[in-house]
Amino acid sequence: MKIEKASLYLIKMNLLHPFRTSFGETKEREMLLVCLESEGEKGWGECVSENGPWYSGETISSCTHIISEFIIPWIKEKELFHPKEFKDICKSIKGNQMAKACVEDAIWDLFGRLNKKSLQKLIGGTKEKIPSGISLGIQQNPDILLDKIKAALEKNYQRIKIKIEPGWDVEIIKRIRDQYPNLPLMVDANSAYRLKDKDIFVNLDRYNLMMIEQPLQYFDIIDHASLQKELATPICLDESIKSVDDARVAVEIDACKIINVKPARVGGITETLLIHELSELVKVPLWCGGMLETGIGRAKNVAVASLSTFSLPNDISESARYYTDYIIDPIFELNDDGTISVPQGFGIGVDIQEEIIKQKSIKIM
Ligand code: OSB
Ligand code: MG
Repeated sequence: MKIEKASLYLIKMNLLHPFRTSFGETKEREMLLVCLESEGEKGWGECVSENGPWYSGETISSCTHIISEFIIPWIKEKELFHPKEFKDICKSIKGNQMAKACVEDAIWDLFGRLNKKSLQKLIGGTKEKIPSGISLGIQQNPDILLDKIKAALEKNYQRIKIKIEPGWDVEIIKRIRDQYPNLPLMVDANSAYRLKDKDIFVNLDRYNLMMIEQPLQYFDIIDHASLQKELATPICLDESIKSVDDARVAVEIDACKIINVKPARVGGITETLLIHELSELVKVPLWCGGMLETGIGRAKNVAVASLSTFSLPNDISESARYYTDYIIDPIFELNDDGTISVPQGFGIGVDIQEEIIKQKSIKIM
């Protein structure tokens, strides 16, 4: 497979409701889309970086730079026999996982379409349906949050994740637990605390949470190990795990008992498969996180979440949770049992609405 043409689009989508985490509020989502062409087929990838370096150090501008100046020219020079060769081509680029991941995603999609195989089959995913959880942002008041939980449970989402930050943590969880003592519930702090805030987590430990996601800073793997020693609730790492090597360190020092894998955060599907192998070996369960993806990234995540080690509900909601505009067909819908079915078509398994993408985006390259 020789990449004959590469295009980059920047698309802007309004979110149905603002999504607030401890690091900021998102009202509209700009997404960089990559399209690669070979032998009459196209493969698509979606870059999850945001406008600013709040979740990770990458931004849409940094990704545009890395992709257009380095990654695309490098892959165009090579003949690729398998998507796993991409990592080696890019090995001299340090960091920049999200930039690498979206181009690698497009290569996997293209490879699947050319070889008439679904992404799920290519990576060895085994589940036909994946369990779906919902992530609820920080709200103006607890009553609004409780209404959102009620609506999510009526749709049969299999677990509820609440974003927390200082001032929106123990009291909120207590209110939820008073009303829903047995709800599968977890919290995500997006690095809003430091080890000195330990008492907040010791308090949260009483509420039978499934896990506490990324309580401390991304560089605080060692402090997560100290915190985990004090808690019965499992710690789940998100921002701290940027590669299989980070995952190895975290597991080795007991910094977490669960890992949220976002393929884009670790540099792509190939690196995700290494974490999947590690998980089989060390028995640390995984689940797939989200970055408010539109349809292209969501489709890739669904295939990844069908791997056997992804055994907990994922942050993969139905398409209509965030957007009213769709760039794929069919869109993802929630089954009555709170699952999402894994597409069986070639590549990421959904049709790309190119006309809509062209109308709604700026072509960068
Ligand atoms: O930490 O998991 C996170 C969204 C943007 C940035 C970081 C995170 C999130 C979410 C939403 O929690 C997950 C989703 O539904 O896409
Ligand atoms: Mg998170």
